[in-house]
Amino acid sequence: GHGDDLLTHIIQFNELMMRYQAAIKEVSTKLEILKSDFQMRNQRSSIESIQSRIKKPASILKKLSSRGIEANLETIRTQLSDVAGIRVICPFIDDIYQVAEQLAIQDDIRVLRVKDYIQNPKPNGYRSYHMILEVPVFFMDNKELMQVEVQFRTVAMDFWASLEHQIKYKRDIPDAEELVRELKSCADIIAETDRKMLELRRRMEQQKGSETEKCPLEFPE
Ligand code: 0O2
Repeated sequence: GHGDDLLTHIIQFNELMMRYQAAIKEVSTKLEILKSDFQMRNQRSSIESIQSRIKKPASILKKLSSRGIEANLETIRTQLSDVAGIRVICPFIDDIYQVAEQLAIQDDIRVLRVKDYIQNPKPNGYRSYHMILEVPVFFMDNKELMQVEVQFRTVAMDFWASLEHQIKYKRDIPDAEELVRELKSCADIIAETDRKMLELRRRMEQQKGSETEKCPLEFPE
């Protein structure tokens, strides 16, 4: 009957979500390993934090219906690339490109799409580096290629995006246009701060480098 049908669909949907969760685990582990390796070599961290989420059923339905697509297991898999989402928060802009590259070149990872909102920020000021990946996941009876969206951001970019996301939910207030302009202005200031911080770190690293050259006797062969 109809009840059995619904139950079957729910079970299949949950199964698909479990597969996305497994894909998140695979990619998160890769990122954790890159983080440890970098930390060991450089005595600083290239990743501040790694967050992940599975898109909620309501958000899945909303996104598909907004595009006029019927929601079923097939369309979820083929039309949505962000059911499995990972957010990587890095201290500096160059960390983003380095970690993203080290993930992208792994031989079981396929990069399907990249959206560089750092080089090309959205009109509202949103900045982030988005990568859609395909990763193989091994289950009891098969291997499946699962899509994962990885968003790379600096701490500063994440700060702006989180607050902008919160403010966006209260859009009906009268001075919305002013708000959009001010948010954009904050984004510009934050972008400038990111560039400045990177420059400062590089300057410090250069100084450290020249100091060790100056006194080689401290490290005898
Ligand atoms: P949530 O709640 O994060 O899941 P696409 O079909 O992929 O080409 P899409 O989905 O618009 O089109 O892709 P895009 O532009 O790469 O954005 C996907 C995600 O980036 C969003 O997910 C947000 O997480 C984030 N994002 C994009 N633009 C903004 C922005 O202006 N402000 C903030 N705060 N986040 C943004 P979802 O599905 O919208 O939501």
